[in-house]
Amino acid sequence: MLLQSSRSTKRVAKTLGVAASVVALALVAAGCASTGGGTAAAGGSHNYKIAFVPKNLGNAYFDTSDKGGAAAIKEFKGSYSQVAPATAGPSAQVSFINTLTQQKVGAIVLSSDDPEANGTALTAAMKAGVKVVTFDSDTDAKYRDVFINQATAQGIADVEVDTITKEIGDSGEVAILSAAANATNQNAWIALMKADLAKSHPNVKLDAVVYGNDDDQTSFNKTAALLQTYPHLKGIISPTTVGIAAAARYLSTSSYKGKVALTGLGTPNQMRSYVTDGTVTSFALWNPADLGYLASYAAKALIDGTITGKQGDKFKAGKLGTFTVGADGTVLLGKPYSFDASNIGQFNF
Ligand code: RAM
Repeated sequence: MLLQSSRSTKRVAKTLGVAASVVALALVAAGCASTGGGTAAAGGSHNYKIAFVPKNLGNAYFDTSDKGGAAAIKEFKGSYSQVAPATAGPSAQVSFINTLTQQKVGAIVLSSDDPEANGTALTAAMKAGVKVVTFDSDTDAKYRDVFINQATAQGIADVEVDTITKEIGDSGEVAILSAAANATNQNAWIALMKADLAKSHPNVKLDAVVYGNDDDQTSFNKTAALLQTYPHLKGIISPTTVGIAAAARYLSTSSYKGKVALTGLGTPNQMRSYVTDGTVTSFALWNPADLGYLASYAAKALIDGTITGKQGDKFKAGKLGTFTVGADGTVLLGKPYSFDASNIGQFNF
């Protein structure tokens, strides 16, 4: 259902590919790393100092999303920075948010480690005039102005359940290797995956949900433990780019390669060799660079006062066009996209 026709595959490939290369070029030109861009003054009277706070540092997915954000900020002559904890944990982002509020940034763009734990810090930020955009992983809606959602939670759950059940013949034991236990996004997807499995796949049993904390080694070890604990396991779903890459690395050199199916959410660059060597058949994602790019333009629209985050608000997001704020202050980027051997060569992120 979510696999595209070859014509639309080419269209999406073109969009994703072009977007990635534009971002790469923009970054080379800007010399962006953890900080860069212009100054608040360069944005005229508007405070376009925009700080990205990913779940944690060292994750290729956030490197790409935040570079997309930096490219957008450069277009409207603002100032980009990125700060985050080394390790994802429920309260790990609080001190970073508090510091950004003290520094009087114009907006914080946050992928939240937890739906509640950042609430007090974000409320104080908003009270001090800082606009709050969540992207990728939301907080409770009262703690932010808008949430930039990569795809609907149902769409993401569907593609993962459809893929794994197809690969295991719709029967047998599966497990989920997730990110951090409190992650808002993974938990929403997992709840919907559980419901779908229970309702539409009576012969598939979910043995366990385990957490690799978006840490490569922890995810690798949890994969090994799953396979040992559940000797009849036929499939693993890992709805995290860190988890799926670590699980694929484990499977690829084990006797389970090609026998235990693995799908989930991954970046094409991290998953390419595992698709080529037959460890993984298909996985999904969206364009993280576009997600960050859209989040930056939402931050700008909030700073400009063009939008407040109410349903029906419209804003322009550069090369991506015009977006409308939906229910609960949510802006939708698009649909998840499936990668396999037939199309993975067309993507570079
Ligand atoms: C990891 C993070 C991120 C999630 C992706 C799919 O990089 O957990 O929040 O959206 O995976």
